Order: sequence, then structure tokens, then C-alpha cells
Amino acid sequence: MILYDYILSPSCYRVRLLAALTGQVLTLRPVDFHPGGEHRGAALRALNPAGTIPILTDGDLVLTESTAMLAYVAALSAPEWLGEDDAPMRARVAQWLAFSARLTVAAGGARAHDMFGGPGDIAALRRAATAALRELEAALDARRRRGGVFLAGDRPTIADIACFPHVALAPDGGLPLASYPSIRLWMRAIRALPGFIEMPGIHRLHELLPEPGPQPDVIRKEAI
Ligand SMILES: N[C@@H](CCC(=O)N[C@@H](CS)C(=O)NCC(=O)O)C(=O)O
Repeated sequence: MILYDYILSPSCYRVRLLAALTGQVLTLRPVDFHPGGEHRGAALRALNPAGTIPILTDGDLVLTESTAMLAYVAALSAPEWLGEDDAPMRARVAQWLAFSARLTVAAGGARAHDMFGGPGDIAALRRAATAALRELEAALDARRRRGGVFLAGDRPTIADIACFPHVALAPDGGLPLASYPSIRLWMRAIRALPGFIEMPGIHRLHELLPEPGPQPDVIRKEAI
């Protein structure tokens, strides 16, 4: 299984992270995304006419959407990450995978603007990203009140992995996370998963702010 990869890409990191968490071996094929723009060249356009990375190939299979890659890696190596226990859980996974596409456009767009001179109206991108972060904070806060940490159920799924990178890297796009305590606890829980790997900007001990608090009783009992 070959991942056309760029070390600073949150979408590529989604796939690397799930593979590491599930024990799936990937062959990484580095792409000169910046400054080379290799993803827009003829060779990679032949694989992905949209001119984006990541691209995942496995034999004849070519995938060009990172959420589909998450589903594929999970199906092969750890199906419990698909979150298919029951209809509501499946639906929540689908819901958050769709939400992750909004994060890619808004938070990812703001970061690409600030880091690589990417296109778009930075104020509009930050507004859209802030709306998405508030939505995520409210949903995670509601789950915490019921004693949960993850998006779709009582364990992490591909939905968490799809959303995590763009949220964790939001500060690179001028979107600080200090005022989102439930998001910060959720990120902590993901970073504590066995097999977690880092990317530049996302580290095990990246969050140096104090623990968000005070917590409801149900949360204080959890070992976060
Ligand atoms: N739908 C794609 C989007 C991935 C995406 O936005 N990739 C960025 C890099 S993180 C990209 O290739 N952008 C093209 C460009 O900026 O030229 C996915 O999730 O796989």
C-alpha cells in the first residue's frame, strides 16, 4: 500500500496516523508539495486529476479522498475503527466524516493561506473555521456530560482521526484553541492512544496549557 505523502499535510497525516494506530504498514512516497508543486504535475494528475494529496494506491485501487483511505485502512486492519456497532454509531461516524471536509476547507484553508500563501479570503476562512470549531466544541461538551470523550461512541473511530489533524493545527491558521476546553481534552485523549505518531506541529506534549477545568464529576473520574 503506497501513500503519496507530504510531511506537513494534515490530510496525509490522517492516513499515517490511522495506519500507525492500527498496525497497517504503509510505503511512503514523499511528494514535493511545497515549493515544488509536484501534486499538480502530469505524473500525479494521472493518478489524481484533482491535483491533491494524499493519494493511496493498493494494487489497482487508487484512492484520492483521505476519508476513503481511512475507511480502507480500517476495514483491512482494524474494522472496529469504522464504528459500525449500530445504526446511530454508523450515522455519527458518517456525520463527522462529512464535517471533517468542512474543517479541511476552512481550518485547512486558513493554515494553507498563512503557511504556504494559499488562496482565499483569510477572514472568511477563519470565520468558517471558527463556526466549525464552536460546533465541535458543543458536540464534545455534550458527549463529556454523558461521560464520553470521542465523537461517535465510547472509543475512537475514523471520525476522530479525520477531524483531529485540522483541529490540532488550527493555530497555524490564526485560530487559537485555548477557549475550547472540550476540544483540548479530546485532543489529549487522541494523543494518548497507543501507537500515536506525531507530525510537525502536533506533538504528544504539544499542549502546554493547564488542564481545562473545573470538570463535571463524571469527567474528573476519567484518567485523561
Ligand atoms: N479531499 C482531499 C483534500 C485533501 C487536501 O486538501 N489536500 C491538500 C494538501 S493537505 C492539497 O493537496 N491541496 C492542493 C493544493 O493546495 O494545491 C482529501 O481529504 O483527501
